Amino acid sequence: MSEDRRITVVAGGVGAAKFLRGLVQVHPNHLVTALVNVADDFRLHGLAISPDLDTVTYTLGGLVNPETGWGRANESWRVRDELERLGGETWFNLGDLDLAVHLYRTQRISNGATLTEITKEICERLGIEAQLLPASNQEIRSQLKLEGGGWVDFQDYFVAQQHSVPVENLRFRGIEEALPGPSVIASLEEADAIVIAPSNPFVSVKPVLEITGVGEIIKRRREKVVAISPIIGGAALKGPASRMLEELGFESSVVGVASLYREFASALVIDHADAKLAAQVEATGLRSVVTDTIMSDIDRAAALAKAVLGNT
Ligand code: FO1
Repeated sequence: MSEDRRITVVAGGVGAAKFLRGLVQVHPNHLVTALVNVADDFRLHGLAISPDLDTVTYTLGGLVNPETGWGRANESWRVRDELERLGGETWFNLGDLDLAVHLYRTQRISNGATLTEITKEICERLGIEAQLLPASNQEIRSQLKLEGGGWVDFQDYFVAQQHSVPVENLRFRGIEEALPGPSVIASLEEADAIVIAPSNPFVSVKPVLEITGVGEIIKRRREKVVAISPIIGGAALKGPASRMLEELGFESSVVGVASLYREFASALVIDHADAKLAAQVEATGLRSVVTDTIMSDIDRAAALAKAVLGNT
């Protein structure tokens, strides 16, 4: 395994951020690129909020709140508390330090800067050497059709409704018109290995794969692609991925994940807890790699990254 390989990671939020933090422990940072989902971005209080980009940025910058996996460590909530007193919208918790990033991003957007440029500026200022690329600079929005209701935006489902209502369908508004962000295609073409992070396959990975040209390249380079299952022992460590698998008609296990990724990846990394399903994963056409996938600390995340690199 050579140390000069370029690694591109298709990334969502918390799971991807933890994996990337492990990866940059064991691989030269400047050779790591993350293609980050933007389909759960939204506007609130007039501010441009990019939760997955911020989660990855804060995690790689050593600034993330270790309890939640998103937002800032040592955060204060003075603005939110005052907003609450005024009767403003506080269902989506924005801390004071986090707000500074949204203010900066929103102002730069109004100056005409792209999300790619702004992300680069923020990373430079926070000392992040890995390359973070928004999957697109155009607006893509995950929307879910909920049981007994209509279509809602992702954060309405995920935060306001605590992902408690069953999902009947999924769409990505704007996906047909969206182009890959600058360097996204090149980073996939030039990567020596591509990793699909342990993120939600429906709302984090799919809206990246469905951007014009992105899924096609990944399929073409399938032999270089390894996916990591976000499902362990039939459950997701965080979020609604396992329920969404079931609700959208897939087996809620690593076998369901394998059936979603079989055209895009040549191997699926699964946890020891799922070793008994390895043969069923292989029956979908993916090689299975069994290892510890629970990233409860940075050393475990680094060990997972090492195992993934060893299988690409
Ligand atoms: N998740 C929550 O469950 N509740 C929140 O109030 C919340 C606020 C928030 C603020 C900034 C940010 O970057 C992320 C935040 N998240 C919150 C997480 C976010 O909804 C999810 O991590 C992603 O969108 C899913 O990948």
